[in-house]
Amino acid sequence: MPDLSAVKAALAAQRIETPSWAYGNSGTRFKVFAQQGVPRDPWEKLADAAKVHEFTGVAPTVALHIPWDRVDDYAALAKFAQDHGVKLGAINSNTFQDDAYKLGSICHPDAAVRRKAVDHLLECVDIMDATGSRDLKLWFADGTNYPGQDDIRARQDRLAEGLTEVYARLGEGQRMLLEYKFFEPAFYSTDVPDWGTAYAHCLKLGEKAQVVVDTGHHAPGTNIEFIVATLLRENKLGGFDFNSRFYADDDLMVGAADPFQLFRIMHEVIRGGGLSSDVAFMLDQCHNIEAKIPAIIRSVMNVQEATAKALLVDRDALATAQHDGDVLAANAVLMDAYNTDVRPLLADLRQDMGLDPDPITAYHRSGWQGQITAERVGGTQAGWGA
Ligand code: LRH
Ligand code: MN
Ligand code: MN
Repeated sequence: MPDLSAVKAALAAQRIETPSWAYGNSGTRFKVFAQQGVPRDPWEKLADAAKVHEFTGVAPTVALHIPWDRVDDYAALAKFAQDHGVKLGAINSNTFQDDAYKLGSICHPDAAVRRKAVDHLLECVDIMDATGSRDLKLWFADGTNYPGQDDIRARQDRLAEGLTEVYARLGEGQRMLLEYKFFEPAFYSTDVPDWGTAYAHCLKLGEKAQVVVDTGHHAPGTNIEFIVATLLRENKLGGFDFNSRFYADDDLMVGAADPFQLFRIMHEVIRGGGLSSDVAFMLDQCHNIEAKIPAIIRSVMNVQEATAKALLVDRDALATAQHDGDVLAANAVLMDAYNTDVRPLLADLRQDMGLDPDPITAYHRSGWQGQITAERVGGTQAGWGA
């Protein structure tokens, strides 16, 4: 059986990054539901993120999305974060909101639009320099809606050219994380639709280019843990955008739709040494009907629970059963770990860390929600359309 103190130490060392855009109002293409007390600017998003870290102890960094989180002075924003006990994390680029990007950004047929997109990505690296962020997270909405609309092969050449220019701009210790998504907003072809395409570009670019797996970006039924195992084996897994989905890119709380899948993913992460490597565990969710901060705390806890269960897998027993070809025993080892109630273990860990064992109740008791509801009037829409 795994050593419980080692399991606890691994859980205490895990870091989960929360996304600035999950703190503001969001919705679907049909309606954005406004909530009381949501942040009106990046500073207030950071203040809320600091609360998630205060009650979970494992969420010390916050991802930004540019231009949603554009400010005049990024060093001041970084300092503000630090004063609140958190740091700025990945810088997410945005090459999908401008009218100019109707036919794509760095894959666009017009060189002037490609220039605008690459300039934005270079600006994001400037921001990383000011904030001390390690990762530039790239997701391209580029693609086509109709067969024949553009030359899909030429678009790959343009993509490679743009990425090469941005890669050359990365400084020491900085990385580029390339995110894939199988469709949406493009419906016929997408320029970075899958891990294979992302991997091929990252491999050519070099060590600082890594693939990011957004759990909501696959066709239904895709074996995501296989992708994770493969990328880790190739040293090309840069991180995760965690969320959960029932149908497409639903962006719901991670671990809500399919906790078993999250466990299987974390099992491969641990098997591949990913927990102690440079794999970034980021949340990317846009929950829109439930309260913002408690939902993010819930997501952090869900990742912790899946990780704890994966750490409890009896690896020796599993290896023996696999070696013996004992299908049922091997499967039982995994299921035993998955079916373990790890909540007491995590409650215990939180107490060891000087935290309340129940972060959501502790948050509600803290009075923060009442304070921000009274102080903040007229919250902005975070994310889409902002
Ligand atoms: C695209 C995506 C990408 C964006 C975020 C807001 O669907 O997952 O990571 O940056 O949503
Ligand atoms: Mn994402
Ligand atoms: Mn997405």
